[in-house]
Amino acid sequence: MAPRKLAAGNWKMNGTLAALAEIDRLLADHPAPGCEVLICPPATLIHPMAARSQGRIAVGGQDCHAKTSGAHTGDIAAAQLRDAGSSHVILGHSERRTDHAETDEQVRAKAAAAHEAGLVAVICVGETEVQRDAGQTLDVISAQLAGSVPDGATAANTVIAYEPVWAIGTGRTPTSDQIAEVHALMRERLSARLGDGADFALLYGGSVKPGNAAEIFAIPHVNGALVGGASLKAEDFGPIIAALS
Ligand code: G2H
Repeated sequence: MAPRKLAAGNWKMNGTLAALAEIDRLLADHPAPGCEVLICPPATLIHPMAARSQGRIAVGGQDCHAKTSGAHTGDIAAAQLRDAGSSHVILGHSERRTDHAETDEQVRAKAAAAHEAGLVAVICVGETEVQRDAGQTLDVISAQLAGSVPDGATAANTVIAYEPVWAIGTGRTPTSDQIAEVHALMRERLSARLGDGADFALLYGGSVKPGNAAEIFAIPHVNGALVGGASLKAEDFGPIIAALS
């Protein structure tokens, strides 16, 4: 099985109900994309987005709790995301790792909870600029994969996104060789540990735009993108979807 191609949008903490008009524009311009399209809006928009898109795009959360229910004010369980219309959930994004001190162990527990609820976990890994400059990138990615991906991960229930922290929202992107090196490592590590590593969808994320998408999608082992700022407007996300299709 070849890895699926996935164009994933991460709206982060952006958008109110009015932003759903972008979904209408996106679907009007790209009625039959040649790749899977996922948008992960703020939790408040999951249900209305799922209702509005009528299954034509997948909708996901940006985080979930590792437990199924209980006294966890402000948190959302994986089953609740699914109940609201999600099929995916982003986990371990560097903004969560930084802003909420999330550890690999916590990300792994959340991913296991997502799998249990029937969600696809989009697990993010990535090095900081200091780590890259110190030549630690491959060690950091290996450790994050080993720590954050649960044993039950398969190509069907897990997607991995390589997002160098220094490339997120900065307009800077790694060279094609740098992306290729990390993606080849991820493929090898997943194969060695889980067996079906060749089938996992591996995304690149960090300042993906219409102008650099085609070049990024031509890199070996890149099966799509996790897109932040450029997923907010149909005029930007549409050409990225077209480049992957
Ligand atoms: C990386 C990415 C989306 P952006 O966080 O996950 O954001 O495309 O804005 O760099």
